[in-house]
Amino acid sequence: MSITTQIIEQNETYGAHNYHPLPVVIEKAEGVWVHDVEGKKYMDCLAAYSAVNQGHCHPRLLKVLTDQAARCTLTSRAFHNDQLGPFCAELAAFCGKEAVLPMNTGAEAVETAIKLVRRWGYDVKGIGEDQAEIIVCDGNFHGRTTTIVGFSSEADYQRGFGPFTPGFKLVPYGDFEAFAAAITDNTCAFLVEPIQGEAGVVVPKEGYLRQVADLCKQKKVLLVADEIQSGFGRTGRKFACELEGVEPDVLIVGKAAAGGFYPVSAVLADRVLMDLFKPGDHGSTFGGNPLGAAVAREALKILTEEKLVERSAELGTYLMGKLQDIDSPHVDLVRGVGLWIGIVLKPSAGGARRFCEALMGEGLLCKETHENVIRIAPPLVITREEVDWALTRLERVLKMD
Ligand code: IF1
Repeated sequence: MSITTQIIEQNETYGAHNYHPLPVVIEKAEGVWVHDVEGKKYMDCLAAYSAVNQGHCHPRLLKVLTDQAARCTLTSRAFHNDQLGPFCAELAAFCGKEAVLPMNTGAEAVETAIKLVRRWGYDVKGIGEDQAEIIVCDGNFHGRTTTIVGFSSEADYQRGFGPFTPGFKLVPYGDFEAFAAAITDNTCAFLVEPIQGEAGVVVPKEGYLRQVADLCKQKKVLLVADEIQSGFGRTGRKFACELEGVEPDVLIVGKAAAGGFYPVSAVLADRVLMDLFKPGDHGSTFGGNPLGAAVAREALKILTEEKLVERSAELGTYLMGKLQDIDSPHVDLVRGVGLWIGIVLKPSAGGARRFCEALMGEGLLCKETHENVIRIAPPLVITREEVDWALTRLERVLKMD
């Protein structure tokens, strides 16, 4: 029995079956490349759902992680540590916000943002107790907690997990009129992905986010941008909101915040909002720990010093153009921005999974989403030659029968 089969069987026997992974067992990774237990090499075009924008096992992150781990890993927030202050200052400056609330996973940061905007709704906007409403979009993905899946439009994410948290209103994504019509005196916020990831890299029509942001200002509704997946250079900008010149009231970040070495997420806002949280109002055992903060500080420096945002814009445009030139009987359209692309297949193509399996056979790892979309999101350290390497294989597979 091969070691791949052995490990997959162990997972089958002892692991929860909450995923359906491709049959590949990775043991080593660096940059855009991963190696399986059989010694095969693959290009990772998923980048752990955009958590390793800086590339797998970046040496600078490894060094910071090990140095800090040898000094101090966790103090709790009952005391200060020497990494959190500098981390907050550097992340605030990078994001153009005055204050940072550090958490760990994306979902925790989304839950934190929900508490913050509700608190503002009651204490500032004067919404009646327990009446606050948050508008969200069809096709949203903001995490897996019961409150968050409660406002998903995907029945599969909800079945058997109720009852759900009230106070959320779903509107079609990209539909400004529907958003405007959904606002009431009890609306405290609009929680939105500037580009929807799980929905299949769905880019709203130009001007949508700008229009929404302007109406939010007029109607005293907080704009909350979930940039957990779209952030840190993925779209060829620091954050996707920049594509429309939008500055959200609340910015949620995660994933690549610590370059895939440690779960670090955060909610950012200006003081006037963030100071609605008083000591004891919110917290987390690991949120703001010195190990994650140290790694996140270095991850941010790498993004800037290695010009990964610019690279994402340049190579993303190149990749998108080349993909759109491929004459494939299976492709309906190619969409995305920066190094974040969804290849939407025709229903006649027989589903995206078989193409991802064929790409795996060609040495390229990517993930299907929602039946017909192949998601392409390599680490932003990818070189032009590596993009060409990927294109050769993508063209071959997209032309298969
Ligand atoms: C899974 C999806 C991607 C996210 C956005 C919050 C979170 C995520 C925009 C929560 C997380 C991950 C979760 C992972 C697969 C992956 C995913 F397919 F589920 F939807 F990326 F598209 N906001 N997305 O994308 O962050 O709590 O996971 O740190 O749950 O299967 P988290």
